[in-house]
Amino acid sequence: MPLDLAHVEPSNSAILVIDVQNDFVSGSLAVRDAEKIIDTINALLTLPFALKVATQDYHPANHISFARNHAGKKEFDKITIFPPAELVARRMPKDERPLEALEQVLWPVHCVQDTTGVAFVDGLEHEGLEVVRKGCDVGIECYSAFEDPWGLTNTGLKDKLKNKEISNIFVVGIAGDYCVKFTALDAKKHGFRTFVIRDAVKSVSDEGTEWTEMTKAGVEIIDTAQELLTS
Ligand code: VGL
Ligand code: ZN
Repeated sequence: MPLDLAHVEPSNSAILVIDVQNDFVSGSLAVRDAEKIIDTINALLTLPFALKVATQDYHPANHISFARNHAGKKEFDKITIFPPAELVARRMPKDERPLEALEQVLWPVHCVQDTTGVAFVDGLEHEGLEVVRKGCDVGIECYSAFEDPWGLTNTGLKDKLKNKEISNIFVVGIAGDYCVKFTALDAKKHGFRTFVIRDAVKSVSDEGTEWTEMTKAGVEIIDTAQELLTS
């Protein structure tokens, strides 16, 4: 099916720049070739999007996703995590998302609050962008820029987008198979037309399964050569 961009304009769209932070580019969880997308992202940021957001993975030092915080576990091991009871207790009655146990990858320590690893990469033109932070709660992993996987905490991003009457979302950044993917899937689920700009994304794994997963969910995969994005 050819791409129909008739009603898509930068002026009714937002760009979400996901986690272009030191630790993901040159630090403890460096994603291969991530530095190669920075110029591309800067070029996209010159377009007149109605809202431009940059996210930061923003963990406390004792975060549940760090291997170091689990005795006997190594980096990239997997554990099972459960929704924190104190947050479940505060859940809205109307919220019916299933509270199932989830598999959690254990990462090297990364993006710790108030460290250089958490800062935006020097070359990123992030001035004037709205900053959204995620993964701030000790007991919850939050790959999506919208909310944690159980919907127990949210970042306020959805309200920001609704307030600006955004219809379309363009997602770029790191990592394609984690935060970019989960952000795009949530954006689609919340009713936004959602594009991921493939040549402005780098992933942890080379397998590429994230692209079929996102496509299946109705996320549209494009690249910067798309007419809307050249000018
Ligand atoms: C991310 C792994 C751990 C990401 C964040 O930004 O994709 N990946 N935390
Ligand atoms: Zn993280």
